[in-house]
Amino acid sequence: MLAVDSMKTWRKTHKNSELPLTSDGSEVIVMGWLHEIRDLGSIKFLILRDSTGIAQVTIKKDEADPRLFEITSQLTRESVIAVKGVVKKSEKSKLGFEILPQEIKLLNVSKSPLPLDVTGKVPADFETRMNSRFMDLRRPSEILVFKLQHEVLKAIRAFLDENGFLEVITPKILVSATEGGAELFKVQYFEKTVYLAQSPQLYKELLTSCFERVYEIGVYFRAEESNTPYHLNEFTSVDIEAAFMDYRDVMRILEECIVHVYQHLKKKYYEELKKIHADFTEPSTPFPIITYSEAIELIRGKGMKINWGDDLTTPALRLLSEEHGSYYFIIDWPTKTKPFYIKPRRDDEKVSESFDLMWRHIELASGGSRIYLREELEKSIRNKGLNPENFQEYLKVFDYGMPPHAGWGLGLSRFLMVLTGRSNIREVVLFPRDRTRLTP
Ligand code: AMO
Repeated sequence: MLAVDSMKTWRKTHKNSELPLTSDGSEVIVMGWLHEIRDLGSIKFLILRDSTGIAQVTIKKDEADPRLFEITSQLTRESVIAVKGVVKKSEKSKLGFEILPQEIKLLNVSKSPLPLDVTGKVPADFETRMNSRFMDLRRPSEILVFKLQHEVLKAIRAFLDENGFLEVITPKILVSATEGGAELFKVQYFEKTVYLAQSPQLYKELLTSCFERVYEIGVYFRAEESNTPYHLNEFTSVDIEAAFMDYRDVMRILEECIVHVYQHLKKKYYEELKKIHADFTEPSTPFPIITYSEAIELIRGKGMKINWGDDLTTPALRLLSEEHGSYYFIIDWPTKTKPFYIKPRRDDEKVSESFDLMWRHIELASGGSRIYLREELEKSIRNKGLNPENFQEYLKVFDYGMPPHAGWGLGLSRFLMVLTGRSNIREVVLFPRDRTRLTP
């Protein structure tokens, strides 16, 4: 059994991704996980992985210190090691270089067998991946997903900042529902029952009366019972709200924001993205727009029975997506299908100034113009069977100069699914929470 050593004065001098740019003969210290060991008898290759990529450490029996050769035969995969050595450019290595080690330290031992194969050579089923998520997240393909998420967040923030939006943080412990009564998680809060926020809706709206344009990237909670590839009980959404805009204005902001994200990712991760997602194509603007009524006609035309006023189910949306292969908006939804804060159209109160942004059959975002007159808002709350008394703090603002405003909420992980070509939302969330999964 090999003894574990400490780093002592050793410090990691290079990330693996920096090694190809390092000149031949440079002395380096690299640290990471033992991804793979390839033993050819007289020559051993240690594949060392860190969060940026892999490096090959080559140990030749007749050239290397015999102690090194001995140490490496005892190492287990996923053990943490530090290697001091010299970079040698090498045509033979796939990476174009190798490290010839002078010293190797074992910093921590990994047990074997591993709960799943990080190299991906032995595929793991979905449940195994989720149960051993820490190990699944060491796989380079999964690391890439969350590096992309990081870039998506950076791009969204840069875009909204450029467009005059202020980033805000609103409470997640609430005394009333924001999206209607269903799907609320109740929480015991001292002697009261309170709710976990389903969205920042009411706060982002009232903040338009202070800052005009705000956005929040936050975590929200919904007690959805459905078990689908698109729903989680804890999810992140990007929300904007803007004074002096209507739904058409914020739809334009949304499509520009989406395109900005594509352009940003293309600049930084094009090669990697093409490898994991052959279908990665920047959409062109403006995105196609169809009205809800046109969507109903189209779905009926494809032989499905559906009434005007019904919500669009996944099978109905799949039919619709036969016509729309990428991003498109469905606008002007029946007022009764939308939450109380959505503004009905002046010319036809049955229809609202609302939209969903779709990608094929997946709803990525929804939004609309909001009711900003207090009387109208109270009426709408009542029409939905809710009690205006429960919304007093929110309604108060509407007495003191609430501007016309509009906004949207974009499901971050659903967007990431589309960008990475993944088919289950759980794959693009570090530690997903659904009805049955609360660990890890
Ligand atoms: P909505 O309820 O449509 O609208 O939510 C906005 C977007 O958030 C994502 N989303 C979810 N993602 C994963 N799991 C869930 N359970 C889940 N629920 C919603 C979807 C959805 O399009 N306040 C309004 C937005 C607005 O009008 O500004 C709202 O919450 O991608």
